[in-house]
Amino acid sequence: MSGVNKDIGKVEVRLSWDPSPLGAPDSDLDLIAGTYPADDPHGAPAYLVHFSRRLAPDGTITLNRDSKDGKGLGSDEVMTFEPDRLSAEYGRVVVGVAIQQGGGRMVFGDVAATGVQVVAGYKELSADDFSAVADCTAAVVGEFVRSEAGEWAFHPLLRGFDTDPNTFARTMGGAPS
Ligand SMILES: [Ca+2]
Repeated sequence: MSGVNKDIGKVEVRLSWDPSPLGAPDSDLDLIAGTYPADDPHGAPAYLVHFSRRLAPDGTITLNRDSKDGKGLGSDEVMTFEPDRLSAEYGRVVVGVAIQQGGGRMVFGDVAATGVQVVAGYKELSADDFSAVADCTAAVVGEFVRSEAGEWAFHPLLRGFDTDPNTFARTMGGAPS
């Protein structure tokens, strides 16, 4: 899915995957959101939201559901985001997914039934299955950008990374090289 969606209101990001086969290391995928300063939108994140910090300092982003293994029905990780509540000092929010590497190297292609969906109300802004980044350990799935007029827009994208989750979280907002 491509294109830019404006006037997006409250957003939900949903991540799902199937558990590893019996005897294999658990597959632990993590939704990560990073918020960036308006005057340095591709620099270091002002803050991150993920499994170990599930609420943004300003309350605009919440990780509502967290999974370490993909077990259970429905979405395994769910994050909500309210762009219109963000302070004017922030101009960009990046959403990514990283795979924990504690049980040995694991890439998207090793994980069954991966899927990520970004929705605003009943409108789907993007959906992807990570097949285009099957050899990667992490990926950016989209970014929210505030225009000079103050309007937020969502840009779906899929950009693969080959790093551990901590490095990914620090670098996922950088400009593509
Ligand atoms: Ca997780």
